[in-house]
Amino acid sequence: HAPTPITAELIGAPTDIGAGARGASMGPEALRVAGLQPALESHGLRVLDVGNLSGPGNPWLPPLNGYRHLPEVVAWNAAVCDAVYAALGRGHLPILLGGDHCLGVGSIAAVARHCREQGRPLRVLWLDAHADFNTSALTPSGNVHGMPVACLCGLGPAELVGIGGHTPALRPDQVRQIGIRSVDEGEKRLVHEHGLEVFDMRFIDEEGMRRTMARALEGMPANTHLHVSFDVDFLDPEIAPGVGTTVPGGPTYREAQLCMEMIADSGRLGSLDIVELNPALDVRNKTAELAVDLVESLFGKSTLMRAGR
Ligand code: HAR
Ligand code: MN
Ligand code: MN
Ligand code: MN
Repeated sequence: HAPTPITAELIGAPTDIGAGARGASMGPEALRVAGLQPALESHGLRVLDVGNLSGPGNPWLPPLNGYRHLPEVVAWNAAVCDAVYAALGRGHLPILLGGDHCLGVGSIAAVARHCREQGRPLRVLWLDAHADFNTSALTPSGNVHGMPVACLCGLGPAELVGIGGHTPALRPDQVRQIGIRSVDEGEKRLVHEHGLEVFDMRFIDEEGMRRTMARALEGMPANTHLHVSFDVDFLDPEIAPGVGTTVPGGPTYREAQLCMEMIADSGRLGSLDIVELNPALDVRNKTAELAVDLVESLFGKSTLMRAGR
C-alpha cells in the first residue's frame, strides 16, 4: 500500500528582529505569494499553513552589551521553538518561514529536543554565505542573525542558549556549513577552535557541488533527522538579490539545484528553515520564486527524471 504522505507545516515568523536591514519580516508572505504551498502539494506533500506567529515589533535600537534587541530576539525564538516542537510532535515536517536567521536558534533547539527525546541522531546543514558563529565579544554589528550557530553550540546569552531546555542544543560535529564566503576575523578563529565542518566556496570551486554534498551528507545512520537551515543569501546575489546581506560569489542556479536534489536523495529531510528573504530588496518577488523552486527540488522535484535513468 502507499506510504503515508508527509505533512509539511508552514510556520510564519514575520520579523527582522535580528537583522541589520529591515524587511525580512515580509518573508513569509512573499513565499506564500510565490506559491510555496501549491508547489509542495504538486510533489505529493500534504501542506498545513498554520499562519504567522506573533511577537514584539522591531524597536530599531543600537546594540546593548553586544546584542541588538536581545529581549525581542528571545521572545520570537521562544515562539518559534514552541511551534516547531509542536509540529514535530504531531509527526509533521516543520517549515519555518522567516524572518531573519536569528530564528534558527528556536527552530533548531526544538528539533534537537525532539531528536533527543526520540533517540534519533541529528544533522544540521547550514546553507549560508555566513558562518553565523559570532559572539557578543566578536560581533561587528550586534545583529543576532550573525550568532545563531554559536548560540546553538552553547556560546551566547543564557536566555537564548537555554531555549530548547538543554545546553548546548547542538555539538559542532552535528553541523555542516555550505556556501560560506563571509566570516569575520574573530569569528574565523572561533569556527576553527570549535571544529565546525565548513564547505566554503573555495571548497565548492575546487571539488564541485557534487563532492561537497556527498561529504556533507556522509555518515548518517538510517534514522537520522536532517535539518536544513536555508539562508537565502547562500545563493549568488545575481540570481537572489532579495536578501539583506548579499555576498558575491555564491552558488549558481545549477549548483544550488544539485545541492537541494542531493539532500532530497538522502531521504532524511525532517525539518527546514527558509530565512533572510527580504522582499523590500527583491525584484518582482523573483528571489522568493527562486526559493520556492529550490525548495521543490529539496522535496524531490527531480525524482521522476532520475527514476528513468
Ligand atoms: N558576520 C556579520 C555579522 O555578524 C554579518 C552576518 C550576516 N548574517 C546573516 N545571516 N545575514 O547569515 O554582523
Ligand atoms: Mn513542480
Ligand atoms: Mn545566516
Ligand atoms: Mn547569511
